[in-house]
Amino acid sequence: MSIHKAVDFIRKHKRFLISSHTNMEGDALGSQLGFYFLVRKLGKQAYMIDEEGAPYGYEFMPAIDKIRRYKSNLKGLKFDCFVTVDCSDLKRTGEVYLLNSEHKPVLNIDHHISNANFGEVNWVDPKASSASEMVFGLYKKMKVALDKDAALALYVGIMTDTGSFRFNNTSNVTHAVTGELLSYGIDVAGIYKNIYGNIPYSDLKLLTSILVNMKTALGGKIVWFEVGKHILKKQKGIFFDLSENLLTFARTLRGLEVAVLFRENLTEQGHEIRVNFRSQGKIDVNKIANLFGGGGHKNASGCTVRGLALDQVSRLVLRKIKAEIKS
Ligand SMILES: [Mn+2]
Repeated sequence: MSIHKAVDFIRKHKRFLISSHTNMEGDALGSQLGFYFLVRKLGKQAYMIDEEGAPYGYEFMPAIDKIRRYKSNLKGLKFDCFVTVDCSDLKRTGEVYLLNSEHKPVLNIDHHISNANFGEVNWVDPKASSASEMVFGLYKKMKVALDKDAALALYVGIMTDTGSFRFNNTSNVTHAVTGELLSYGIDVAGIYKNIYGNIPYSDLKLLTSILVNMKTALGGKIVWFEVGKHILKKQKGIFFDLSENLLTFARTLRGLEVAVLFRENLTEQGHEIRVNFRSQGKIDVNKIANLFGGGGHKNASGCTVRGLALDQVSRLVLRKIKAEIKS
């Protein structure tokens, strides 16, 4: 579906409930704040609610204090539509979608190829580098002026989802959009430092302790990490994006095709194994994540497996990856 339907949807509605996926990162945040500023500029009301509230490390972003953490007592909140950004599935909002018990129309803005098209209006563009790049398109289409705050939010989303403009989702459009965002005088070095150069010492020590246990197969074509719950338990809290940092490091290996992180999490429903994939070149990790009920992009995806132990999940998943590389 095209951007026009999204524009019509925004014009038609007055009170927006905006949300994104759990484990929010830069693009979820940037596109959400960017969308929030857009509808506010159009004189509309908007709430931002996310499962875990705003993530650590992004305190420098404008209006981040307006993001509320999900609570079931928010169920009385009045809104006439529900908007998700950077979210491939309604359930990726955690429980936030339950706030829409009256089934108000849903606008789904996303760039994941695995998107489930769960909205009344689905604007899904897998060619876009990020949901933030798509939200930028809304400003243009609706002739809403950007300002420094909106530019900063969208820049953060684009920068993080493109791996600082080096992944193959980086297009000429991405750079043109970024060029315009920079004209608002945002502090690129400061933003980078805030997001990537701000890791607490204890987290960096944790990262190095996991790195020494890196495993490889097929002569280094596959690299993986297994992070059991005991490893994370020792730490009081993890403030940085462990997955992103591990996978970014793995990606630097010569000859690498697929990097995987298996991480055991304890949730209210019991234990689960979160699997994050990154690939370079031809291997489609969206396809592999699909086999385990997940999805994402060709070169970056994830899935969550329940009911199996960490080593069982890694064995199953690695078997699929090996088959894919050999095929
Ligand atoms: Mn994204």
